[in-house]
Amino acid sequence: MASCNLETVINNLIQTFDKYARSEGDKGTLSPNELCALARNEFPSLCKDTKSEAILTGILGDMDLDGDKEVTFKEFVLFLCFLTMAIKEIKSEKK
Ligand SMILES: [Ca+2]
Ligand SMILES: [Ca+2]
Repeated sequence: MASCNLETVINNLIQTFDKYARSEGDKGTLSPNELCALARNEFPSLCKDTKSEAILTGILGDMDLDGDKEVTFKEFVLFLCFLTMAIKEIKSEKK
């Protein structure tokens, strides 16, 4: 786990976004299809837990901030901030 510092996490975020964003249409943004693929593959444990899935679905609906049906990198990063806060909340509830 030596390489798992925050710098690596940020680089992974950028690479993960690019990987899904380039599969169809605009290579710099996520379409709803690309977003679904990303959520399913990158949040496997969240998608298993019903309560977390409800939260994830709710946030996914709010993810496209300007409503143009495409998720930009900025919208993606803001979403991850909200998601991180939601997960932190779930974790503290479980204690
Ligand atoms: Ca795309
Ligand atoms: Ca958008």
